[in-house]
Amino acid sequence: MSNTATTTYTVGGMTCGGCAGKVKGLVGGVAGVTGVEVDLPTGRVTVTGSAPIDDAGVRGVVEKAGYEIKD
Ligand SMILES: [Cu+2]
Repeated sequence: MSNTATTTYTVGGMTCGGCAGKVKGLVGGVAGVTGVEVDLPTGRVTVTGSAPIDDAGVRGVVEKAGYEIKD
């Protein structure tokens, strides 16, 4: 039960610290996620949590908030 995984996404549409904080909060609320790092200049969002990461859940909350997952 201690298996953890890290997945990195590139998120488009984040233009300021508010966006970054919003994405961080939303992704952090996905079941199993224990850590979220957002790099605003590159749009890189690194998600850590219990394996497997809920990929559909992460994509869902990000896209629902109006941002675009590029990969
Ligand atoms: Cu913003």
